[in-house]
Amino acid sequence: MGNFVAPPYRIKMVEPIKQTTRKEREKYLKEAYNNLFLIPSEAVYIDLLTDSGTGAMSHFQWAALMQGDEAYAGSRSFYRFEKTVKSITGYQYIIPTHQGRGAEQVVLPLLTPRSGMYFISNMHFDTTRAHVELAGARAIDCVIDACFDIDTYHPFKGNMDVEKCLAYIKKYKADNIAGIIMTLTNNSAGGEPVSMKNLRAVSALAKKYHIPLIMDGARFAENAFFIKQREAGYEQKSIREIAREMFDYTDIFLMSAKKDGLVNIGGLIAIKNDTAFFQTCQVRTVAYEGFPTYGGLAGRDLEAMAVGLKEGMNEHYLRHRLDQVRYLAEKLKHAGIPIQYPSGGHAVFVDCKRICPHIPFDRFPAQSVCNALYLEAGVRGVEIGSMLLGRDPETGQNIESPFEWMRLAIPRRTYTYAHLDIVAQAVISIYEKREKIKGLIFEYEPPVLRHFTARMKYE
Ligand code: P61
Repeated sequence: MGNFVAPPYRIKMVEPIKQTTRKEREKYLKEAYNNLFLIPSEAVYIDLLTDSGTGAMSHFQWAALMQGDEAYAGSRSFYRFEKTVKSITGYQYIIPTHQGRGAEQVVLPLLTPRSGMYFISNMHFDTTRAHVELAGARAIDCVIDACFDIDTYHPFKGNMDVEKCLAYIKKYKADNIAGIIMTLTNNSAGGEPVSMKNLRAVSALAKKYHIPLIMDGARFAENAFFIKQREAGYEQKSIREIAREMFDYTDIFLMSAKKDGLVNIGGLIAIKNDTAFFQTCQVRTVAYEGFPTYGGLAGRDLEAMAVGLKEGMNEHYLRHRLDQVRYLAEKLKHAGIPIQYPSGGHAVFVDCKRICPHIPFDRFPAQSVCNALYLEAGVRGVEIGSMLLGRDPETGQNIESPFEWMRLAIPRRTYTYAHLDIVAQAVISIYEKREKIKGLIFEYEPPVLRHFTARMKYE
């Protein structure tokens, strides 16, 4: 069988990609002000910037696209989509959005009626944190300490530290906690899963203090698969059953369907049973996303999403998906490269603090390693560290991230194990000359989500 899981699909259509020379890459990077977000994708050989919207759709999804009903209101595609999401979540109210942050911009301000409020999360992903702050609230992360010990195995490094969460509720008073957000899987911690036991405990806490519990569930199916593999009592349950139990514990589900929904664009809001809250969400959706039966999407997108959400829970698919991540992670770990271990669901997270101890956090070590990897082999990763975290809204100082990750996200059903071998070789090669990597400073720094458009230069 070899040392990897056999892919449960064959390739029906191909998209050519090309390698460039080092000289060409140097030119591209310079023209992009040393920011990989500003590089044309044609200059990238293997693109591991994100697993968001970059996967391959199945022929069932392409066929579904043709059935899109493009009616402005009440389209058939909406009802099909709604039925699917209801059947997965058991929730009563469903609103499509153009992507995950569309759902965030509708829901989070509605949960924040006044200033001085807080959201507590196992870890806010960056767009969620941005929307929390735009709504005038503060974002607090309470992931378990085991997450910071990257070398030691823990089956659920994405878990919330329930004691810490409770201490914050007591400190700031329950009335001031706008919501608890469980990010599944925990993206910023390494795509690490959250156990059912942890979700159950957080749910009990949220109920006790009457705080809404929100699932930021872009990767809920990957999380469910980890529960099946690693949590006692779930071995024989289907992904659908496990996911359903997860949804039973939360009140509101926000999803970027560009991940486990297996689509190139799309997102959703699902609300368990709060009719009044659903109505206010509908009103805000009209203003910011579109009429609530299309939410900024075409009818055909809703069709593709309805199919993708089901495919994303298929166990053959998930086993191979998670194995691709494991395969790359093990190659790197074997070569002595510090990574979050065990690997999570969608990406390998390389610890650049350890690779470049000579670069301080406000010279962005992970950004520098990402650039070095691009120059080496045309492989594009992404920084998840102090660059992305930005500045403290009160003090204006750069916030030091607990992690300086180079994230190598693996798009779904897109690259082969051979591509991953090339990535591994390139990472090993830059690791061998890591002392030569230099830090970066800003030439231009945008005020919010600065990493997308910043211009950087070498010191
Ligand atoms: C990603 F470089 N994630 O991981 P939207 N929640 C969670 C996400 O992971 C997430 C969103 C909400 C991305 C895309 C991305 O700086 C970056 O559909 C757990 O992207 O709006 C997105 O969903 C938002 C990549 C986001 C980035 C921000 O790659």
